[in-house]
Amino acid sequence: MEIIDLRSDTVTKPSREMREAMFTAEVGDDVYGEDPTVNRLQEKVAEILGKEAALFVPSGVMANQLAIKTQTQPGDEVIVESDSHIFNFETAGAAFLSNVQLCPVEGNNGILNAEQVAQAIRSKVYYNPKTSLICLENTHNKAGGTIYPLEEIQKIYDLAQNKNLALHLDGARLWNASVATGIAPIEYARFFDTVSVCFSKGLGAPIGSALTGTREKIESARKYRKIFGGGMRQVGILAAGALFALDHNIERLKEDHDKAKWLAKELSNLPGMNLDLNSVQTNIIIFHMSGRSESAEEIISQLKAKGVLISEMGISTLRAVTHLDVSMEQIQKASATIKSLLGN
Ligand code: TLP
Repeated sequence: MEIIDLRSDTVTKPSREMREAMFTAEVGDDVYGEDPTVNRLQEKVAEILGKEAALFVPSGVMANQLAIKTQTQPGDEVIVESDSHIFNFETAGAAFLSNVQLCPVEGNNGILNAEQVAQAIRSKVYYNPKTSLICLENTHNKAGGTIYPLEEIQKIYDLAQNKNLALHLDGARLWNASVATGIAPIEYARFFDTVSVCFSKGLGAPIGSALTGTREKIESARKYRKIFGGGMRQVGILAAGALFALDHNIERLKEDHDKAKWLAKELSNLPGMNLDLNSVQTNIIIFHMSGRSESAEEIISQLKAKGVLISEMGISTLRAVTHLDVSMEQIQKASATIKSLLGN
């Protein structure tokens, strides 16, 4: 049976060309800073995002957690959106690794406005936690791949400057936001002290993320990366996959966005379907089913039995994600399968 895997854009397998680039990569010991391919990737990512430096790390979680570790002190508070990846899917890493408290604020489709952020900033009374960092997510995963409006980011940046707070962007899918809007990554990144990006989501690399920022912050992150067990050796092999992804797989994200919009529209008319087509701005479709006897989990397993994989994103929330390993034909097949199962 053909399996159409729409659980995440992380499920892609490296193409032959990407594997060849990885196979032939020049390598060295990166703990000594001597891996030429890692160094090339870090310079390239820093340049794309207009930052002084970048650090190659194994995962998006590590990049986010390093951003928190380097920009907070134990006992501080970090403002996040309540559906953010940092709050929901990083196993309480901020508490565990940085001894900070997260202050979740509910946004609109994952987007916080500056007034909401301003209200969450603690006054400077000694018994209050000290707000020290604000984290935004663009695109916003659990809200359905929604894009942060640049004007809102600018307002939050002005506020952060005014209050002397650091601003971090979880840009795991910043590439998708950029391709969908035509706004270059550097235009988003300039408002943030640190930006994390991933090569292993829609870009098709098997592993890898980066944290970018000032040289000073990235040097501090390098030390914590080592403490967190992320000091890697001849990882030019992996960096080569990431470089290949940056060179070949960004522009094509538009195809994933078109496929997601097509599929969302097809599914939106199903009975009991709660799917906000306005939230489908990139490659992620988030939906809920009401009035059905099966739970989200049961829907997932029934679809699986018919060869279509989707994922659960919290209680009763379902997610389908398009990516470079699913063709339009497969999206059409998946649509027919989902309709035949949930159409009555
Ligand atoms: N997201 C994964 C799951 O963890 C939910 C996915 O399948 O979408 N920031 C954002 C916005 C993310 O979506 C993810 C991964 C991460 C960070 C973490 O990246 P990794 O998995 O590389 O640690």
